[in-house]
Amino acid sequence: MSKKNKHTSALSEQKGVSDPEMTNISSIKNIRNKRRSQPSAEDLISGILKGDVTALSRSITLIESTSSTHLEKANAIIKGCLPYANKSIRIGITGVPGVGKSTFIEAFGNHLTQLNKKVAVLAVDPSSSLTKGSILGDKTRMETLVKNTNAFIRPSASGDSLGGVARKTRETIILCEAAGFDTIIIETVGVGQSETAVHSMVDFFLLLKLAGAGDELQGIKRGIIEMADTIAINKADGDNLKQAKLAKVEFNRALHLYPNKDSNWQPKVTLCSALENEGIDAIWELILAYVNTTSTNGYFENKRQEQNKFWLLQTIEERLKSDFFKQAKIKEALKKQIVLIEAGKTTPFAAADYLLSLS
Ligand SMILES: Nc1nc2c(ncn2[C@@H]2O[C@H](COP(=O)(O)OP(=O)(O)OP(=O)(O)O)[C@@H](O)[C@H]2O)c(=O)[nH]1
Ligand SMILES: [Mg+2]
Repeated sequence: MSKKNKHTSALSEQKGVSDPEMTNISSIKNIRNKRRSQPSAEDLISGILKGDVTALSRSITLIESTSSTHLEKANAIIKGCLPYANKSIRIGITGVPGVGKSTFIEAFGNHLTQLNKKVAVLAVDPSSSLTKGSILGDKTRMETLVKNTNAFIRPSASGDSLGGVARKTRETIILCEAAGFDTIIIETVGVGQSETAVHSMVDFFLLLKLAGAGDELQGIKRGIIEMADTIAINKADGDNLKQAKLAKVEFNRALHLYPNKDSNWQPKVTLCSALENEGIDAIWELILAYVNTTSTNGYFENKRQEQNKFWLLQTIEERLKSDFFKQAKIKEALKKQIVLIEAGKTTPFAAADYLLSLS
């Protein structure tokens, strides 16, 4: 802006007068600024394909937005990125709070970038829908990875439901892959349903465990063990090492009681210390061995196809459900039907039939 313009625009601002010429200039500037600050879907796609993390972050924000104008743009970006996705290894990491997930991802991520990998770290956080918090909020445990230019860390999306959060993470995976990230890590805390959601979007599932809690096998849900392709007993260092070794024997024995997996991969038990950077490289070697085995026998590709079908159905289910419940007439009628149920004047089934007939 020239000195004169600056002066007159300051003056007109001060006086509150609207000089038509100035208004014109400033509105043109506003439009320009707006355009600059809101790149088109095409701009964002080309940015992503060049590996620009600002374009990637902005696009993920659009995916996470609940506004319908953003939805259209987000869908266009996903569509544009889809042909360039898929070329990655997707790894799920779970474990109870405090097991060392963040510390592990810091060590593991840095190991991978040293091998010239590009690592994206995402999270599915069941608590985020309630607290709007994030398990990746504690970026302090990932101090060096955060600064690593070959790593991209994105805290988890928040949302109304786990299904919604998981869908956003799935779409985010596509964008990260299109941006050239070849290793995608998805963290989730091992409590609740989120590990099932994460399991259904990754190729390899790593369960982090602690030794020395006594009845190791009692505290874990059978379902999670069944999902794990590898169990890594973390904090296998110092005084804990002996206990960790014992736990390894126990887990190995327990794993043999499970039926063989469709992948033909025998799950492994391994020791690591995320803090001391021990056993991290061995876990990456195991993942490569897994990818090799399952790519050769066709399981790897097949699993991704099955996951796509699952997510198709899941998305339809989510969409139908939310479209149904957000209708004002349904909200109103639902309240009335609940009163009738409480008064014993209708049955849940009759009420459901009635409500469904309204939409
Ligand atoms: N001795 C030892 N301590 C570890 C190791 N890994 C993590 N820790 C410590 O365990 C504590 C928890 O580690 P985090 O990485 O924050 O664990 P987390 O699983 O991400 O925890 P949440 O985010 O709460 O779910 C920290 O004090 C770490 O320093 C390890 O290999 N050995
Ligand atoms: Mg953590």
